Amino acid sequence: MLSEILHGLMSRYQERVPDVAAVIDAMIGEGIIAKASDIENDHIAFRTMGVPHLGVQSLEKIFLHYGYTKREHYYFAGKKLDAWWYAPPEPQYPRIFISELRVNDLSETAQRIIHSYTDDVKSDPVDALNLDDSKAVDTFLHSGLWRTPTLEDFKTLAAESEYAAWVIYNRYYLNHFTVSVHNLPAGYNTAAGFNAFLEKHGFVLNDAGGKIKASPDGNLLQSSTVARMIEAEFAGGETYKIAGSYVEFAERRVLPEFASLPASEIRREHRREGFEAGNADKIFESTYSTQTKKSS
Ligand code: OOG
Ligand code: NI
Repeated sequence: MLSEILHGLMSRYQERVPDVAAVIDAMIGEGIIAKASDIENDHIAFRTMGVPHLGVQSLEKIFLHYGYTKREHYYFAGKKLDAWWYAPPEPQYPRIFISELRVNDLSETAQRIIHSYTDDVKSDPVDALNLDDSKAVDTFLHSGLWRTPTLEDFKTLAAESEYAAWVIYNRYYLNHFTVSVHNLPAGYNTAAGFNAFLEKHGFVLNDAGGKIKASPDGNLLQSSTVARMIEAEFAGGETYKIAGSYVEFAERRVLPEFASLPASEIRREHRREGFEAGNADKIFESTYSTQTKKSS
């Protein structure tokens, strides 16, 4: 059931983000993996609006129902965001990272625009779902929630919060999936080695805070592609290029207390867990115009 929901998310994401298939094809072409399903998905991420009936407290119910456990909270003062990560019920499933815009911290104008859309939602839509019905959950995760925004509203929001603009248009579209690099063959099993491979194949990396974002303990290293621009259709049929989704790469190093374990015995629980606010703060910018101007 959980695997059906994850599969649905991944197939729509892959259709919309050409870099996903391009990264997979390059990995197969170079003999790093034999087939797409050999990739270990470190985590997937969603963005939400912090308003009544929506946001993390609503969306998380789906994943809690499927056995995920809520873990640490992260706060991003500059971007006005909160986020949490969720540990999967079994190690073959990806972790989940869900962030939420602190709508009340925005200007009156931005709040008014956001509410003009989200106020259409009069009760928590997840409460109306039969969560055991994975088809219904899949449909929900790819449905609009609120009406298509106008281009004018999108631009006004983007001037204040690029995150707000991204969510008002994209809703719960999967924001990224993440290739775990540490179990790949030598040469590709580090963030630095994998980035060299990506750049050789022409992928443009997010360089906010440097191409490799490292946690202070040095054990969680992350990088990501810059989201490509997609032609979006707004209310009234106007079209405009906006940031789509991106692909992330993560290296989780073995914790010092397990350093003497032979490589064949290393499992997920021996590696650095969780996320890192300083890394995440820069990864968010993979859809921000400071980065996307390099890809378009
Ligand atoms: C999420 C950015 C943070 C991570 O792994 O720390 C993140 C987003 O862009 O919505 O993915
Ligand atoms: Ni991520």
